Amino acid sequence: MKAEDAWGARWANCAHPLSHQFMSIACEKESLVVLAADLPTVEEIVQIIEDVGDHVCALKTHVDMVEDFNLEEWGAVVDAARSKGMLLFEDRKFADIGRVAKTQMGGLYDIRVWSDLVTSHSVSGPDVVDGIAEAWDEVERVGGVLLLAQMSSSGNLLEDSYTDKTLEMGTASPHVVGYIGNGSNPSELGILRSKVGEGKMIWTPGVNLSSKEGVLGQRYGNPSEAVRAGSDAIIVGSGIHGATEPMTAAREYASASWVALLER
Ligand code: S5P
Repeated sequence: MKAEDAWGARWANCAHPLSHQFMSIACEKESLVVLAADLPTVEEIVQIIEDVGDHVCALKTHVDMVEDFNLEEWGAVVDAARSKGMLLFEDRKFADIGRVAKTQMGGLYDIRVWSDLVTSHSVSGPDVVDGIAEAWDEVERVGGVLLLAQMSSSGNLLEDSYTDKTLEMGTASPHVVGYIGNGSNPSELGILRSKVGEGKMIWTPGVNLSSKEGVLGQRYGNPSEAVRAGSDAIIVGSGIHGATEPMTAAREYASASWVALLER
């Protein structure tokens, strides 16, 4: 299916090149799944990419939880993801001043050289996004930022006024490809979509096909409902890597999300 037909107004209005890349991959794979590969070793991450990569559009990592990380070994993850046609998305949740965020894009993990997307909080103001963008500039790469507009964790402090200011910040920045929204609550998500409009993506964690509640305050909602409420990508961790058959699970999430997009 052609991306403009599947995505409609979103395709026409999202300006950032990474959003088009994501939407094209989604159409090739018939999937809106982003895998949260919260696994402790390089080997396990490479293995899950090989198992489920055909049904997943982007690999979301927390590089600082990888016990045996070094940049050379990490090349295996990058190569595996690229060979499966996935985007690389480091969920770093930057939250510092611009200068520090810029240097944190380098350092031990050198996120700027391999990531296509990163998350950032908006709490420190707009310069955090500019710092991230400057880091990509320096290595002559194009990347996109997803700002946390909502969270899925219970008791989080991202209230409506914070969300609104985050959207203002995102609207003003060409580097912001979209927002993280709360996938566990379709009505909150619908409101977020109406505020965001068509020009930015909303990606949602906090989705699971079976369990209602996760550990340590994580909340879950149904992935199809999240997409129908306006989510453009479902971020799935334990629902896939914790399943007895990750491949089968990935296919189920892919199909649930794709069907919901076409219904939308
Ligand atoms: O509000 C949020 C934002 C994020 S990025 N809630 C989240 O859970 N996440 C991330 O999504 C979190 O860091 C984790 O990697 C993933 C959810 O994993 P799951 O195992 O609960 O599906």
